Amino acid sequence: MEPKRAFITGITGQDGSYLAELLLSKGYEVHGLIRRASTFNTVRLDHLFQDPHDPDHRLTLHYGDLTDGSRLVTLMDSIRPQEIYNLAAQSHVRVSFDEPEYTGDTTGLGTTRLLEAMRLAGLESRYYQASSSEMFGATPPPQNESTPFYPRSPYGAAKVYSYWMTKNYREAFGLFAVNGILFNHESPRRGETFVTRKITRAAARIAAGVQSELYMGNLDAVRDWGYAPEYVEAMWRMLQHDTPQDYVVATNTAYTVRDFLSFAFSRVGLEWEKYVRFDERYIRPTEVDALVGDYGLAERELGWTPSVTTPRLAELMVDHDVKALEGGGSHLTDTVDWPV
Ligand code: NDP
Ligand code: GDR
Repeated sequence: MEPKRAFITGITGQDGSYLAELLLSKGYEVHGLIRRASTFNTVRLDHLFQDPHDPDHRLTLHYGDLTDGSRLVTLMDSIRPQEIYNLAAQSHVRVSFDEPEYTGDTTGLGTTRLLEAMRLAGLESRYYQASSSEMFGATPPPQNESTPFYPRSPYGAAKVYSYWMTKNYREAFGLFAVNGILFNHESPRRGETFVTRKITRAAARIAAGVQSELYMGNLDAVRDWGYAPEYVEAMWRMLQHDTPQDYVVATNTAYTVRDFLSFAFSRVGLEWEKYVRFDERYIRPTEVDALVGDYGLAERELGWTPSVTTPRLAELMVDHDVKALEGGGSHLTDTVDWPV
């Protein structure tokens, strides 16, 4: 039997790399979209490398960009995937205030370009949209599939647009197109400028004596932090379900950034209060104070439950960063600290 074919945008990111692993382990042929850069940007995927000259290879990367609609049409027409996972985005909330227009172009309009490419190529693929708890923004927790949206950043607003475009294509054209509304999820592959990884990496470096302090913003923000590999499993389950439906994916637990600091620094035997300094650069013009999910629907209909708690997540991320540093560092851990 022919293997199932999947197309992943954002394959070089945290979630894309875990999803590619999951789909390859299930026997899929995986196609990923990568942006041309002057340096290699495939570090999260390198362990999955397959020689394209090998006739049995099942992972193929294609150059392209969510801002380039005609390229997306060409790719959809030639690959003809049964499943499409749209994970690509300018995904940093703070940066979206610096680059609101670009964020709207990729995180918002990029979704429409991909949905249109799929439609123009005459595909009946199942489509997954990486929607976000940031869409709930200022609406108080707990948040579930019926909670009203109130985005608080250009990123959140762009994701709300993508959410509705996905739903509209489902209703207008009868496509199997779904939104996974995922709360924050983290891992050792998390980008270094998101708060959890910034903290775990700093804890490891301070413990090793290669960094002396850590500059941060709002420590009172409340988040629901889960483990990324478990969340990509939920994405896949959404596309295997009988009917297209939007789902919240979360852990239903609430911790502050301060709590996360405490979990991470205590793992290396340090008191975070001695090292953390304030820098207003990390304060957002409008903040999302509290995101805490309710994954009841995903549990009932997809049989999905998370198992890694936030304290355990902090430990496993610190352990990874300590180990990477002991091994002489890696591309993801030994770079200098640009203030971003
Ligand atoms: P990352 O920031 O790690 O990855 C983003 C990916 O998108 C990268 O592969 C990046 O490529 C790619 N990308 C960015 N801009 C473009 C573009 N214009 N064209 C093509 N590709 C582009 O994000 P995550 O893996 O953490 O998240 C995956 C998705 O899920 C994102 O859409 C994010 O907004 C969303 N999300 C994430 C959550 C989380 O907690 N992680 C929670 C809820 C939603 P490159 O490597 O070249 O930069
Ligand atoms: P978030 O994640 O904005 O929730 O978006 P991030 O880790 O950037 O921030 C979480 C909270 O921590 C506070 N904070 C800091 N944040 C960063 N990055 N750096 C700091 O120094 C710092 N100090 C305090 C923030 O103000 C915020 O309240 C993530 C992204 O993955 C999105 O793509 C995704 O959609 C949402 O999660 C769900």
